[in-house]
Amino acid sequence: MEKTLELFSQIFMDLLEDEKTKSVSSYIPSSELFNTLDLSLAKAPMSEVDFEKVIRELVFATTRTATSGFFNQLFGGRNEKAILGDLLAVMLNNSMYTYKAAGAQIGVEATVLRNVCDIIGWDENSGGTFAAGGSMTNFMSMLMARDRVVSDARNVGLSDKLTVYTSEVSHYSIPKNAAFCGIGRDNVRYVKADKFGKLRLDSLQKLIEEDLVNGFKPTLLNLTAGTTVLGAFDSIKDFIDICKKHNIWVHLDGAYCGSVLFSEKYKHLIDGVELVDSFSFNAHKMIGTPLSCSLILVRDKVHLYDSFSNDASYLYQTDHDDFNLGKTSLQCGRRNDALKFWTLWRSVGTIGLEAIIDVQFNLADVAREYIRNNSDYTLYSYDDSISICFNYKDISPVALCTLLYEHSTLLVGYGSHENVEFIRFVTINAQNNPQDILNFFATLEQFVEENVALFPSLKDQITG
Ligand code: ABU
Repeated sequence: MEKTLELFSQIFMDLLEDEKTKSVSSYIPSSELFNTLDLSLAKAPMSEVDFEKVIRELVFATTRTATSGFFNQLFGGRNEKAILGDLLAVMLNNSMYTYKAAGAQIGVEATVLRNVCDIIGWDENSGGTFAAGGSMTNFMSMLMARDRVVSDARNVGLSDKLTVYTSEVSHYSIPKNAAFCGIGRDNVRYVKADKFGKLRLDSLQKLIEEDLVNGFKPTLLNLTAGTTVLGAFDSIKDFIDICKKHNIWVHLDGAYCGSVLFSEKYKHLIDGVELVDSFSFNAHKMIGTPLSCSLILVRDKVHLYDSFSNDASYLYQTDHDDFNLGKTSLQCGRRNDALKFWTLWRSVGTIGLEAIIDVQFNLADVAREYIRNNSDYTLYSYDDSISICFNYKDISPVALCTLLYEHSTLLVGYGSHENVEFIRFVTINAQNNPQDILNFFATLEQFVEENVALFPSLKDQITG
C-alpha cells in the first residue's frame, strides 16, 4: 500500500505542476481516443514500470476540471480540505447503510444533515440523506410526493393519474424521474418562465385548474434555485399557498445554487426555503467538494421512512434506525459522501462556507462588469446569478465554444433562453480570482483574433 500511495502522490504532484502552465489538457477527438491511449485490458499482468506509464498517460490526458481553463459545467476547482475527506472515505471504504458497517462515519453524516436542517430553520422532525447526484435527489422528492398523495402506491402501484409541475427551464431529470416512478413523462406540466428564467404563478394556476377539471391529482411542484442556464431562482413564497390549497408537495431543486443557504448576503435568493417539503443541493457544485455530494433535506423525515425503508434482516441487525441510515436511503450500498463536506466545514467553519459562496458572486460581478463595459459583447443573463450568458462579436456561440475546446484553449459551454443561443460562463470555481476571470475573456479574444479564418461571420465583417 505504501508504494501505491507514493505513486499516487508522485503522479498527482506532477499533474499539479503541469496544470500551472497548461490549464486545458490536449484535445483528443473522441474518434481517436482508443488509438491515442492504450486503455486495453489483458489476461497477463503488467510490469510496475509499464503500469505507471499507462496510469500517467491516462491522468495527463484527462479533462482538467480544477483549473482556470474550465468553465464548462456547474462544478470546478479542487478544495484540499474536502479532498482529504474524500480520500479518507476511499481508504476507509465504509457503506453508509448501518452503524455496524460505518461506525463513527454515521455520526459525521448525521451531524452534517442536522446542521443543514438547523440552518434552514427546521425542527427535530426534519432530516435528510445523501444520494448519488441531483437527479437522484429530485427523484426522491417525486417518490415522497407520490407516496403522500397515493399512500398505498408503494405497495399496489399506481392507478391514479398524477401530475407534476416544473419550470420549462428546469432540470432534465424531472421528466426522466416521472417515467421512473410511474407518473409518466406525459404528466409533467411545464410551467412558463419569465424573461429572467423564473417560474410564473399565473401559468402554474392555469395548468393546475385544467388538470383538476380533467381528473388529475396535482402531486408535486418542483421549484429551482439556480436554473442550469441562466442560474435563476424561483420565488418560493409565491407558490406556497396554491400548493397548500391543493396538497401539492413542494420540492426546491437547489442542486446548482441551493448552497446560497450558507451566505448571509445571498440566502435571500431562497427566501421561504423553510416552507418547502423538501430541498436538495449539491455541495459538489457551489461548495466545491469533489463529486458527488448531493443532499436532500425534508421538513418531516417520516416521509423518508415511508418511501425508502424496507425490512432486510440480513442487513439491519443492530442499533436504532437513527443510526442505520439505509432506512432512509434510496440506495443500498452507499459511499460516504458526507465526510468530504464535513472535513471542509469542520476546517473552515460556516463562515468559511459563506466566503466560498460570496466569492462566486463576486467573480460573476467582475465578469458582468467586463461584458457591460465592452461593446463587442452582449449580455443575456441577470444579476444575482453565477451564470453569465453572453455572445462575442456576433460569433456563433456553438462554433466558438467548440473551437476553443478543439484547440485546447478553454472549456466553456453554451445554452439558450427564449430562442437566443449564447455562451454560458459559470464562476463556480471559488479558487479563481478576478484576474482569472479577466484572463478568460482575454484568452477568448486572442483566440478569435488569431483564428479569424475559422469564423465566417467575422471574415465577412472584415472583408465587408
Ligand atoms: N445537473 C448538471 C447540469 C450540468 C450543466 O448544465 O452544466
